[in-house]
Amino acid sequence: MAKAVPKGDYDGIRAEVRKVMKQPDYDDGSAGPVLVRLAWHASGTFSLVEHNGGSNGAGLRHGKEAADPANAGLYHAIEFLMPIQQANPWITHADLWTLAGVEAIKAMGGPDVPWQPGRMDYNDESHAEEHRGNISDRLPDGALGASHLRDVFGRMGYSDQEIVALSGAHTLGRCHADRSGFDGPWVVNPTRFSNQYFKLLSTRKWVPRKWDGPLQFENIMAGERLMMLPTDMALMEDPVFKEWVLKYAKDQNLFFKDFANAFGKLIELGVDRDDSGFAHLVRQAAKEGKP
Ligand code: DDH
Repeated sequence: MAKAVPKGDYDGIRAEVRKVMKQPDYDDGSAGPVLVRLAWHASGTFSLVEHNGGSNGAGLRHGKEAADPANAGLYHAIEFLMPIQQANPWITHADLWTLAGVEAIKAMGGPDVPWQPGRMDYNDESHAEEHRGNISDRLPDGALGASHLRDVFGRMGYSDQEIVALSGAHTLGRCHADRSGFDGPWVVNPTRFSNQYFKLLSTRKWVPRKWDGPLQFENIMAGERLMMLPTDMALMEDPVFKEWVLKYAKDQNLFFKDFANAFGKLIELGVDRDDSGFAHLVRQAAKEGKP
C-alpha cells in the first residue's frame, strides 16, 4: 500500500516511487528500467510538425496506444505505479509516469533530470482519440538503422548528439523475448545508470547471435550474454553518431549532463502549460492552425 502525501508534495511522491522500485521477484530486482521506458514511450510519440503526441494525457493507458506492439510489457510499469496514484488521486498519471522515470534514473545512480508538473490525463479512449491524433508507428524499430533513428528523433526535434545521448538509456534494463522479440541486457549491471553502454558498444566485438529470434548482436562477458540491437550498432556505423559514442564512453560527466538535458526535453514534448501551470490540450492548438 502506498502512502498518501499532501497535495503538491512531489518529493513525497518521489519517495513512494523509490519504494515501488524494489521488486525482488521482477527482472533484475528493480522496476527502475521499465519505469524509465514508460516515461520515454509516453513522450516519444511527439511530432513537431503535427504538434501532437507526447507525455501529456497518459494516453498509453487506453485503446490503440496500449495495444501498440512497441508498448508491449509497459503495463508492468503502469501497474507498479497504480498504488501511488490510487493513494494520491491529486497527481495525474501523466505527471506520475514522467516523475517516476526521472526519479528512477536518479535512484539508479544517474543525473538529476529537470521535471515540472502540470500534465493532464485523457480519461478514456474517446477522450484520447479526440486529442492525440494519429500517433501510430512513431516509436523506433530496433531492427532498422541510422536513417530511421534520424527520422524518428528528428520528428521530435532532436539532433544527432541528442539521439546518441538518449540511446545511453540502454545501460538500463533488458529486452524480453515475449515483449519485443529481442532478448537480454546490454550491460552486466542493468540497474545502475552509467556510461557502460557506450564503453561496451565501442570496445567489445559484437557478432550476430545464432538463434531463432530477430537479428541481434551478442558478446559474452563475465559469463553473461550481453546484447545490442541493430539500432544500437547503427550508432557505431554512422560516423557522426560514432563520434558521440566515443565521447560519452570516455567522459561519463558529459554523458550525464547531455542525457539529463535530452531526457528533460523529452518529457516536456507536447506539454504547453497555460498561466495556471496546467497543460493545454495541444491538439486543439494544432486544429486551430497554430504552430
Ligand atoms: Fe529502448 N528498447 N529503444 N530506449 N529501452 C528496449 C528497452 C529499453 C529501442 C528499443 C528497445 C530508447 C531508445 C530505443 C529503454 C529506454 C530507452 C527494448 C526491449 C527495445 C526493443 C523491450 C522489451 O523487450 O522489454 C530502440 C529501437 C531505440 C532507438 O531506436 C533509439 C530511449 C531513447 C530510451 C530512453 O529511456 C531515453 C529502457 C530503459 C529499456 C529497458 C526496459 C526494461 O523493461 O528493462
